[in-house]
Amino acid sequence: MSTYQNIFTQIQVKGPPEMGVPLAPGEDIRIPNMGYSYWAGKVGQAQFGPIYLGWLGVLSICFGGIAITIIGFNFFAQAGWNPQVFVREFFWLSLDPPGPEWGFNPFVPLNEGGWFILTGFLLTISVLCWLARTYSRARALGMGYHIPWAFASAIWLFLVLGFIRPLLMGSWAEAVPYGIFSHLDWTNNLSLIYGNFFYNPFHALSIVFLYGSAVLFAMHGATILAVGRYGGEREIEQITDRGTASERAGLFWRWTMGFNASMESIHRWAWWFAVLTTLTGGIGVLLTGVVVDNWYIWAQEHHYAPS
Ligand code: 07D
Ligand code: 07D
Repeated sequence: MSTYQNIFTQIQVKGPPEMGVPLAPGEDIRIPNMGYSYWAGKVGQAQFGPIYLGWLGVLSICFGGIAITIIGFNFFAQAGWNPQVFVREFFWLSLDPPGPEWGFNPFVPLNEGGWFILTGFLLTISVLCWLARTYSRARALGMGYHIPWAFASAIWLFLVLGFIRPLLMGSWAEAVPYGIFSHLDWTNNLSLIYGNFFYNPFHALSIVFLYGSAVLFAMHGATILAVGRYGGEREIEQITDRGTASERAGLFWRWTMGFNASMESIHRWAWWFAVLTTLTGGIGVLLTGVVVDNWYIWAQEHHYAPS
């Protein structure tokens, strides 16, 4: 039976490198470097590359790279240009937004928060180029646009946290700092200052979808592995030609909880749960301070918390 405990990929296909569909002349700007990795094959596909960068990919990496470099140099300056201190203090270093006295003024001296604004600008361009890249590659491959839409949902939360909410609050000081622990402190403080995020119903919804995503991922992953011996991972074939794997997978959940998703609908469940995590999260953050000043008092007024 142990052969069916297929937690790691058992079979690796190694042949001539698969290049994918031919692209139109001028469109074909793939970097043709390819290789194989046994360990990558254990957890995914053994073939690396070719990677398609295109101008959107190049722009995204350049803008992202400059942003990371600016963060790095600010950290380094805070560490007194001492590499040892930089490494030791890395998790506690932080590039902070301008203080409240600057309001939402876009022109702030570099060392008083200007670097922060510039970094946010560059990072946003980088993330948006990457979004456009997912759209353009999905289009080139004749796919639907589910991936760009899902990424757009994450970017919605990212923009609310770093731009839209500070804009509506009229202060850069509301934005999330760039730093490992400083961004956790910011998260904790936002909850404390606005009366406990647990009483923000959109935070609760976001948690429902976040936890739900983990549960669904576990259920789906486990189910498909469990029917691997019947070819269950050939999911697409099983949608149109319901084989014995799909039959068993469905039956298992019908027997254990009275309902089952189909081979097709389980992916809609996963997509919606993931997308709704950041969609509802962004709404919850946007309301904080802009519409609701204290979530606990709000909850009492709306009979969501005892008065
Ligand atoms: C596994 C995909 C790979 C991505 C990774 C992240 C960077 C940042 C930047 C040194 C699941 C790469 C990280 C490039 C380096 C500098 C300046 C995704 C996977 C591995 N957080 N957060 C982390 C970000 C917010 C919160 C870790 C980003 C909000 C809590 C990592 C953003 C709030 C905890 C990180 C962002 C919040 C973390 C691991 C942007 C509320 C943790 C992330 C752009 C949502 C955990 C020390 C991970 C941790 C953690 C990155 C925003 C809360 C550094 C890029 C403001 C409570 N966050 N975060 O695995 O260990 O994601 O922190 O919005 O406990 Mg965060
Ligand atoms: C951040 C989307 C943006 C990221 C993008 C990626 C790069 C780097 C690099 C690949 C994560 C850009 C990436 C630039 C790429 C490489 C190498 C998604 C992001 C575009 N909370 N809480 C949430 C829980 C509490 C607070 C969400 C749990 C306390 C605040 C989530 C608990 C306090 C905020 C969640 C808990 C508090 C949140 C985030 C438990 C104080 C938010 C969802 C059990 C600590 C955020 C509405 C997500 C939000 C958020 C979970 C407790 C504060 C569901 C389980 C009470 C301020 N919390 N939380 O997907 O949306 O984030 O709130 O206690 O802002 Mg919380």
